[in-house]
Amino acid sequence: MSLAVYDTLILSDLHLGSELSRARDARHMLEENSFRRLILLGDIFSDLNFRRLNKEHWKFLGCIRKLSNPKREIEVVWVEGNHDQGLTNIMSHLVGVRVYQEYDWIYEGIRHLAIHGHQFDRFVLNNYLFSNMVSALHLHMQKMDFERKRLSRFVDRFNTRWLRLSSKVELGAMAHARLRHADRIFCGHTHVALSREEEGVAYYNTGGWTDTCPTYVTVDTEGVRIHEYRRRSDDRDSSEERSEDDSPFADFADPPGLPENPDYKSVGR
Ligand SMILES: [Mn+2]
Repeated sequence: MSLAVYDTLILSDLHLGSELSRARDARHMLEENSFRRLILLGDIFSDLNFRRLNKEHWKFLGCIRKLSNPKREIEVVWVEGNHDQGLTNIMSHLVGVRVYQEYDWIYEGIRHLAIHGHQFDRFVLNNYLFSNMVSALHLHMQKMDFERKRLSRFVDRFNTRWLRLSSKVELGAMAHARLRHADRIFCGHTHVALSREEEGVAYYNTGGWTDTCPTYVTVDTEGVRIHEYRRRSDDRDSSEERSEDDSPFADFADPPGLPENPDYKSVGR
């Protein structure tokens, strides 16, 4: 357990349901840190087909449910992303977390605002289906990355250069922060962690948890920091099935068998 107690810890773009989701690492990261507020900044789910969630994905949700227990006095906030739109009711029932479109708070007199960021991605808004296809393709390419690094890099360039997603979200977020009189604005969506400051407004992107280099952001008296998660040396992928029944986060290890609801099968339509 880390000695630091952060005011806020923010992570985004875990894409539960995708094979690339680093759900186990994300859960361990949450267990290793202390914080008074946790913001899940969108696209925690890849889509709303719960049959795609594996044991580790359910364990992450169990961890969130534990953290949101009022006794812990941690404010857990879910900000909707484009991949997990429509979760408001299901998430509040399943893990007891409130869902917001955007969430703002004041810490040490500084106005903070968290919003997923797809709102500033005109490509997503105008070409919803195609954009989701590109996003799915990108995840697929990352998976194939082990064998074909070049192809993945091409898709990375496609995403970052041709779509210029990262800078578009940054520009939109900066403008939105000014409109909302926020001093600091936090977004996800791009899967690229970064920080920028411009005329008194600070922009942070929390990155994501589908890549080789998962990131999260913390806020405390020393300011805002982007962390790269480093896996514990004793923690290996191959031990995935080892028994963790003694873990306080063992809830949801087995899917509770949610009733099938066709409305939650996919997003973007
Ligand atoms: Mn997104």
